[in-house]
Amino acid sequence: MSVVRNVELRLIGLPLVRPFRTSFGTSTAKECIIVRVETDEAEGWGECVADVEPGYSEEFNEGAWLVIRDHLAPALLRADHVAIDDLDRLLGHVRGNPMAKAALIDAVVDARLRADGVSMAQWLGADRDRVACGVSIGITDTTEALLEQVEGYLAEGYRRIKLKIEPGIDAERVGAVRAAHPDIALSVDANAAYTIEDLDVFRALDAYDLLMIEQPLHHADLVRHAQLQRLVRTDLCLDESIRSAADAVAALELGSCRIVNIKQGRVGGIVEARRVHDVCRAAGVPVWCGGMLETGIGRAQNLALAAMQGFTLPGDTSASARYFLDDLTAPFVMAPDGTMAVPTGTGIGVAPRPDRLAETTLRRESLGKV
Ligand code: NPQ
Ligand code: MG
Repeated sequence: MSVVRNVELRLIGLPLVRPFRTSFGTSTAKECIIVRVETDEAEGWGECVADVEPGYSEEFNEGAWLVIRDHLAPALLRADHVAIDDLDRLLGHVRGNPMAKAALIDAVVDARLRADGVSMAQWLGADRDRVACGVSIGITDTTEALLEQVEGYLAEGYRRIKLKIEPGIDAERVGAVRAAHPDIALSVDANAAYTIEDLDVFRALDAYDLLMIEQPLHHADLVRHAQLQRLVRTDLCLDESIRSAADAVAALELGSCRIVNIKQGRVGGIVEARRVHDVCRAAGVPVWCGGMLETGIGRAQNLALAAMQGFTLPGDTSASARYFLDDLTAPFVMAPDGTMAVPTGTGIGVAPRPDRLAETTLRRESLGKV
């Protein structure tokens, strides 16, 4: 148990090395909230995976800032003691807003683990010291540009290539990549851009021996996903649809997918992410660690999570250089064999470099004990 003395919010901005286009929009820069929690024993860091616009989910930076500042952080600053097991109860008066909650919860957990001298991977019971890396490739203007990026990432060693798709830029593109690389682990992610009326597209994708089709349909539609899964051979994977362990239970019982993408930020933090992992593992369903273009803070958390037993598929845990010329932390580097080391230091094992934090901070607000 510890006392939360201060919560500091920072909005930070980092340019991306190349624009990232998905079915819901194009990003040229990463902008996110970084939370620093100070307890009587240690400091801890958390990253909010929301973006500028509410495109991936309902949450977005300005909203998350207010939710954390006015509703979540005060609950922790008011409490006499804050233990990891108290967090659900202390923050339970706020409905939803998992990304905002995750940033704060992850920071508190980080501080707790640093005080205890335990790494996040150890605390999670993770037994691997390296994880296999995949990479997610945005929608490109041309097939040639896509093939060039695929070549580049394969040469770097990435073990799984994921292609973003949207209606009209799908089966043909995927077919071209598959023809150029008959044996690679390949998957697609639609970010909820299709309906069940697009069955022909999914039947066409069935021919390309994909590892999975990620989030083809509306995020709230588990029933239609179950219907689609019965009509295609390729495994469906859910991302946006899974916001909690309860969602995972529902999806698996309905047969809405056969693989689950776990993003700690999407499910409300590292504690709930562990529960999602446990639900899937008990059901024998493979999981992998998604990515939200995190800075080194979120990336470190992802690596600890991805080291858990049930994470049997390469994740979107790419190297810092995939996204940033200069990360917030020391860069995460991928070895030529396509693996990355799991941090071994206490807590998440990394912290922002003070100079880099200062030069990327767009706004800052500090909340003291009440
Ligand atoms: C996904 N990520 O799996 C997400 C979606 C995504 C690596 O494919 C800014 C912040 C832009 C977060 C674009 C990957 C984003 C973002 C896409 C997340 O669905
Ligand atoms: Mg996805």
